[in-house]
Amino acid sequence: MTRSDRDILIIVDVQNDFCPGGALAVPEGDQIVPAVNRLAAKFAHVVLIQDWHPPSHASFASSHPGRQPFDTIDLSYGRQVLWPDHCVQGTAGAAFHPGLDAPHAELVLRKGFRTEIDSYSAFFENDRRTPTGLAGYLKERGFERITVCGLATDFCVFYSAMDGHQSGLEVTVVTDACRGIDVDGSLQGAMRAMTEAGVALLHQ
Ligand code: VGL
Ligand code: ZN
Repeated sequence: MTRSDRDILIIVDVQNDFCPGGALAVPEGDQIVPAVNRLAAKFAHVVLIQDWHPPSHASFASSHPGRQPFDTIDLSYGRQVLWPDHCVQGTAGAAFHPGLDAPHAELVLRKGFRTEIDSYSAFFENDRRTPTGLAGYLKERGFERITVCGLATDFCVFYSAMDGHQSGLEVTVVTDACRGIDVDGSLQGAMRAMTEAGVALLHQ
């Protein structure tokens, strides 16, 4: 861990709806908060990512009559898991966990705000083409290495890490500062794919 100006910590979706009691609770999601805070204290540069959906978002099962949460459907851009309504813009569920302590975060990047496209990755929406602008921001600021933590290991952390790697950044995921949802083996698949791609997995 480092305070270098080439390194930035990316804290993914540490929001109430992904914590126990929330709409799309990740098991033990809130338990990462102390580890995330310790990491944040070690980085001079931090970005917060915030899942931020309009009501009736295409990723919500409730937007597709007859479908249930965790069903998979084909949307215009490909396969999409359907989720319970979560992280609706401006709601308490979309707010960061109250224990998250990273006041020095320099950027809050919101994603998933287009009604028709979900966005797991902090870099590209789920059509895999629409950029969020994060790659350009990091490049312009001169960051070369990203450390990723947060929720959920097998969705937003995974896609962010893989896209960061694909964008030419050196990527480390701090596994004990992450928790997964694990739909149909997605957690094991994500861990294996990150290892094979050359994403460093660090257990503090
Ligand atoms: C996430 C599912 C839907 C995540 C966000 O943060 O991993 N997962 N929206
Ligand atoms: Zn979402």
